[in-house]
Amino acid sequence: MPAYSTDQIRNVLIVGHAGAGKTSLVDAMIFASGAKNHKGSTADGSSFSDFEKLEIEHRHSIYSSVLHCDHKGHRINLIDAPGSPDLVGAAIACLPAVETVAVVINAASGIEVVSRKMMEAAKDRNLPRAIIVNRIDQCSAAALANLVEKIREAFGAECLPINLPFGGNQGVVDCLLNSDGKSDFDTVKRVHAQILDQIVEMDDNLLEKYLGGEEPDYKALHNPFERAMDESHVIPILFTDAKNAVGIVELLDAITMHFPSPLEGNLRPFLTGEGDGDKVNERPFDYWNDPAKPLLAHVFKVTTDPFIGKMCVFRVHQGKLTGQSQVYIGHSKKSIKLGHVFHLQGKEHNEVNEIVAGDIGAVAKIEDLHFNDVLHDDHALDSVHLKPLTFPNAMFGLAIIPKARGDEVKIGQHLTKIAEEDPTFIWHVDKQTHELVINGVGELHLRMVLERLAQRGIAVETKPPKISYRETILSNSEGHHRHKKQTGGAGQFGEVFLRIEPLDSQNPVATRNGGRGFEFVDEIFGGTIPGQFVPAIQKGVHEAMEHGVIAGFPVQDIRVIVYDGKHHPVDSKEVAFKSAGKWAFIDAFRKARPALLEPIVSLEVTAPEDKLGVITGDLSGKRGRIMGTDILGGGQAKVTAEVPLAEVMQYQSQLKSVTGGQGTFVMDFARYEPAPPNIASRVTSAFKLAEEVD
Ligand SMILES: Nc1nc2c(ncn2[C@@H]2O[C@H](COP(=O)(O)OP(=O)(O)OP(=O)(O)O)[C@@H](O)[C@H]2O)c(=O)[nH]1
Ligand SMILES: [Mg+2]
Repeated sequence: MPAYSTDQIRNVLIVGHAGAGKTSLVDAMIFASGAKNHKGSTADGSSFSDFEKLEIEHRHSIYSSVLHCDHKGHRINLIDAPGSPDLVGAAIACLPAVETVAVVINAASGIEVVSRKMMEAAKDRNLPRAIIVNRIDQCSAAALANLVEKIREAFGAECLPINLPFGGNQGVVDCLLNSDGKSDFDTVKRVHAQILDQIVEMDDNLLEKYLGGEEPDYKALHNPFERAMDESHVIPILFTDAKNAVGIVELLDAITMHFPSPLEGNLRPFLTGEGDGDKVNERPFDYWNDPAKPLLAHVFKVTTDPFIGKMCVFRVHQGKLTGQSQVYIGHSKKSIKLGHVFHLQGKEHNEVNEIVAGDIGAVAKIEDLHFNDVLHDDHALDSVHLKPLTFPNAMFGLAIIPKARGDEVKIGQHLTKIAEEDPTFIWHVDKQTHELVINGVGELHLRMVLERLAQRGIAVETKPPKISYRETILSNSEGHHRHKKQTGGAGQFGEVFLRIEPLDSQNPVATRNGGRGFEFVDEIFGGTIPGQFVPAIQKGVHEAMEHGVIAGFPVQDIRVIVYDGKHHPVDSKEVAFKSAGKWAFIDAFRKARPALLEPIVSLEVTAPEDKLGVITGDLSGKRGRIMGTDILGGGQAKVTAEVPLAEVMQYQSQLKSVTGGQGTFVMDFARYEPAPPNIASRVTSAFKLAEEVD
């Protein structure tokens, strides 16, 4: 039996912009709690949390890591996430594992884009939040007072300090337990009254007594405080200096005293049912974390340990998990035994007998277990799954070419593994260009992937991948082809007449085909072409559409109507009609005002307000349409725009040069649009169909 029960657990995800000091905070908490008897530091590679080779080299977190410590009779699980905008997927993936998201803000640089994004992401998942203002040693009292105002402006008046620095950032004073005392800015008295006013509102009894002049027992305020956090009625602000261990014990105290336990917190968005769209029986579960109920655990992280191989890290939401448990993965009817279950402490994994409801654990070498899987031991839970998380899109692409011949297979194996661990990474071999293309959130993200390959001894060259254009038509036309071959014995004969028409991409058929819009209509009367050959014609049309006609890119948004033809009682064969269909389509396509479509992306750029002008100017010069600008508060502004992907393939470095490195962006596919004539002619002029005569 573990030394703690579910109500004594606190799960906290530590997020925020890169360099805010998240990892330093976690290291400091681990040391302060006595979980380790020496200090860990990112500065010399001794961090308990940033232990991967790449993290030590870059002095940044790249993967999330799970650690724990015990404080005043409570078990605190801490998940330290990376803060680079490119790596935010690793933070989002961990949201389902915790009750509370603590957003760390760098006191010296203010509210940055990842902190803002994670405040929103946590709110979207209905997760209680806290704000930790770190690096206070690098900030004056006046600047800290100003930052608190900016935080409240950006995230609401519910953001309230629960402690304040004193003695010139030498310590912090708890403003809930103390009704008076010294502080560097504001006054303990005022802040004490402010936070009390807010939390007594959660409990009518308490409120009545409080209004009657009775002071509550501050130590007994866990329930109303926790509920205030659940309802975003309070977002506590705490101050720390991770470097000099200021405010660390007070942070551990606040986590244990005020933050929700797994029995509290908000309901998890677990759903039941099948399919997509309108699920009739979709409903969140109404009870969690009961150890007496059937097991329900969710895998939020997959990683590879150099010694034991694949590890899946899970959060138990209900019931308990032991190494001996017979469990099922989602719909699987085959039960598995996990063998051994572990608690994680950074790179260390310590075998334990069981992982209780509300706790976080790991299991090794279960190849069938994947990211986002649900483990359970009751078939009633077969279809339980988590409401999908919203990850940033893998919009940034690179084509990679192995330096050593024959490395393709090895590269494929490694990329598959990386994609399994990282929900924001994908790779494929492009059918049109035959390039091996990797896609990620940004340049840094993919650089980390390439460095991981390099660590395995695989060197590659990279180049921007070719843009995936599409082809379509702008007017109706007719096409015809007669396929006739007479070589010695049996001949081949098939003749096809067809019409083609542009298909609106908003058409429901187009949408059903994943936006690739295609409709095939059979209008053949009187058996001019026997029914058995129609599928062959469609196959031929498909083949032509896949390979493109004017530039070698797939054709979309088109209706093909086959209305006449001829056959021969002996020589007509499928192969003949396939060829006739293909060439009749090509004939029609060429006469139907063919057009090249280019991908348009939507861009959301965040930067200091004074950079708005250069950003919008630069985007307009890139054929972009500015859709809006927003002042975000805290001196930051946001520009939204739609731009052709071809113009922003290198946007990371372009934005860096126009903003002096102060801007960040997210990019998402919007739609295909006809490319302007100069671009279309450049792309199409280089293209010739492989076999003009069949
Ligand atoms: N002066 C000072 N430096 C700090 C403090 N906290 C962290 N640092 C330093 O800030 C740098 C970044 O700290 P990390 O803990 O790696 O930051 P992080 O938020 O984990 O960054 P990512 O992992 O990249 O998201 C390191 O050089 C730390 O030593 C602090 O409170 N005061
Ligand atoms: Mg870090």
